[in-house]
Amino acid sequence: MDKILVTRPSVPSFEEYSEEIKRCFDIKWFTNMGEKHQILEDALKDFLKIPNITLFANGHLALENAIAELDLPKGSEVITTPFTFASTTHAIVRNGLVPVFCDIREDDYTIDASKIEALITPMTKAIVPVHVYGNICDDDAISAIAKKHNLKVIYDAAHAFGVEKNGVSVLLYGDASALSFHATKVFNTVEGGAICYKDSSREVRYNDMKNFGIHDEETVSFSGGNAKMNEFSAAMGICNLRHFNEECLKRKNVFEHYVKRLSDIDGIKILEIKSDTKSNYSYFPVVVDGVKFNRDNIKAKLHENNIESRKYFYPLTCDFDCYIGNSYKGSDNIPVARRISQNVLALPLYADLMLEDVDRICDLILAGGK
Ligand code: T4K
Repeated sequence: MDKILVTRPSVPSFEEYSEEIKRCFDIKWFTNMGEKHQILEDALKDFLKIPNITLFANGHLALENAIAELDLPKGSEVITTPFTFASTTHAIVRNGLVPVFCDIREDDYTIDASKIEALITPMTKAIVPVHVYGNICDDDAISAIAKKHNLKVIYDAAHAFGVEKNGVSVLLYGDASALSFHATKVFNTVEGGAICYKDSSREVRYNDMKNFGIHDEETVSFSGGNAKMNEFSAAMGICNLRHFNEECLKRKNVFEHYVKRLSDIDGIKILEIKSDTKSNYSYFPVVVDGVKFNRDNIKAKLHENNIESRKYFYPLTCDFDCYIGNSYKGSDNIPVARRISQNVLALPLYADLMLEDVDRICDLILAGGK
């Protein structure tokens, strides 16, 4: 039996992609904001119902540049959560800023806004919340705090492609949001990412930032890096966007089958999609109680049966080897994040996952996870 991976990329047919990239070969234009890049930016703006988007080479560089654009003094504190992928904390640190860790909410694992104010000092300049698993942060509370304390807000929206609350894209929250289009994401350009933002005056700077700070042939206004999306990635995005809705529906089917099998099981907590939320069904994390069900035993049992699950997100980023000596503020007061991280397991979820396989996974968990 083939190995079941935790996720698989959604892809167009080889023929569809070949047709899309044919013109790149014909005109020999491969990168530096070519036709495909422009088509994808316009298509994404329409699809996501947002006014501005700037494509990047990957989600990490989108986030790192969105934070860099704020031009905060080095050593400023940025409040964020450690229950996330490495990228979030690294993007803060690589900008010469200091992460301060806030705990997460029990129900959806996003930043607990009621704990943010206690972490604010005169050094605090920004908040970087994460829409983890596509769960929507409490933007009303976060933006009220940001306004009161004059803080910037950059959302790590790597998991939030297509997510809406009450019909409005969550990519409109904060000063900017960074998306990931990595192969493992619900919408992929192989590698890729984007910054989404309301204030169109940011566009020129974002475009210059991803192109060495080059504004025009003779004007280089700052020392930017290279974070441009190439034409082959943009072409993959154009193809994948055509199929996004149907792929999302297939993911929904898989997601709902898990819900059917694993809800109301004592000792297993699953994600609840709120009635005001349009989900993208990006992940299916379960959090077990550590008594009736043990996360590491379940992972091992699945592995023995050729099924890959992942501990997204363990360890917490504040416990990474590269940060452990830094004793960043907040890391000693994140009990919810610590408990969730110890007990969470992301189960396989992708559009073509068979429901029989979901049943097999659930049977293994329910029979042998203790
Ligand atoms: N912020 C957050 C909150 C994020 O989660 C991420 C990325 C970022 C920022 C940064 O965005 P990017 O710079 O990556 O655009 C994976 C992804 O590489 C990473 O994009 C993602 N988050 C993270 C949550 O998951 P790994 O280290 O778990 O990837 P890997 O190689 O172990 O692959 C996971 C599964 O996908 C495996 O079962 C195999 C399967 N797979 C993978 C690839 C690359 C495929 O089937 N095909 C493939 O091409 O990080």
